[in-house]
Amino acid sequence: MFSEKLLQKLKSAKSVVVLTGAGISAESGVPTFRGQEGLWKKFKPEELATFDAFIRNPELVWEWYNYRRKLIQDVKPNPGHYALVELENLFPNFTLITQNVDNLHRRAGSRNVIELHGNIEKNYCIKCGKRYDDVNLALEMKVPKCECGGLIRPDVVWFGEMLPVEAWEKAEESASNCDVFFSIGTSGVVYPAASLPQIAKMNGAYTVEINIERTDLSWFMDEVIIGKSGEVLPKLVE
Ligand code: BJW
Ligand code: ZN
Repeated sequence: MFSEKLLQKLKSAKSVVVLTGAGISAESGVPTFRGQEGLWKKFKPEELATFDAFIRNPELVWEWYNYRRKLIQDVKPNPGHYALVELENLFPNFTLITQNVDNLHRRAGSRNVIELHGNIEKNYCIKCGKRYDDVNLALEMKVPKCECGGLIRPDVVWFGEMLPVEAWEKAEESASNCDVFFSIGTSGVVYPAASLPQIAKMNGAYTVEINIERTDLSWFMDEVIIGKSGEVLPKLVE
C-alpha cells in the first residue's frame, strides 16, 4: 500500500504536515460537499456558502448550517481522525491543517490543528462583530439576531471571503517547511487551500495524496494512494 520511498521519507522526516478535507469525515457520516451525496436539497455549496446567499435568504442558509450542526453533534470521529492523532504523537513537528468546520479532529484528540475555514460551532454578528459561541443559540430554528439588531452568522469562511490571516500564514509557513505533506480527502478545487500541496512540493516536500479517487491535485503528487482514509491511515501508523 505504501512505497518504500514514503516509509523512508517518514523515517527521516523532521516535519510532517497534513491537509484534510470533507472526505476524512465521510466515514463518520458527514456528507462531503461535491458529488451527488454532497448536495443538500439540490443546492451546490457555491449557492449556499456565500455572504450574498445569506443576505438574500438567511433562513435557507441558517437551515443548512443547523442541519449540519445537528448531524455533527450526533457523529463520532472515525479511525482516520484517530490515526492522525497517533501520527502527531510520532512527530514532534506536526501540523494538521483542516478545511473542515466540524471539530472532529479536536474531538479525536489532535492538538496542533489549523482551521482554515472556521468552525461551525462558533458564530458572530454581521453588524457589530459580537461573538456568539454558544451552540444552543446556534441551534435555534430562526436566524438569531444580535442585541444590536444584526443577523448572527456562522464563523466560517464563505466564497469570496478572506481566510483567517493568522491561520493562513501558519498553514503556508508549515507547508513551505515540511519534509512530508499529506493531502487527505479533499477534491483540491477550493483555493487558496488547494495551493498548499503545491507550495509544499515546490519547497521540496514529498507529497502524498489519500483519496477514494484521483483529484485535481493527483498529477503532481509524488504518491497517490487510492482508498478510504479511515482504512489507509490506521495502516500507516501501525
Ligand atoms: C474521501 C472519502 C474517504 C470522500 N476517504 N477520501 C477561480 C479560480 C481559482 C479560485 C477562484 C476562482 N473563482 C473564485 C475563486 C476563489 C474561491 C475558489 O476557490 N473557488 C473555486 C470553487 C473555483 N475561493 C474563495 O473564495 C476563498 N477565499 C478567497 O479566495 O479569498 C480571497 C478573495 C477575497 C475576496 C474576493 C475574491 C477572493 C474562500 C473559500 C471558502 C470555502 N468555503 C467552504 C465552506 C466553508 C463553510 C462550511 O463548511 O459550510 O469550504 S466551500 C467547501 O469547499 C468548504 C470546504 O472546506 C471546501 C473544500 O471542499 P473539500 O473539503 O475538498 O470537499 P469536497 O466535497 O470537494 O471533496 C471531498 C473529497 O473527499 C473528494 O475528493 C472525495 O473523493 C473524497 N472522499 N470519501 C478519503 N472515505
Ligand atoms: Zn451585533
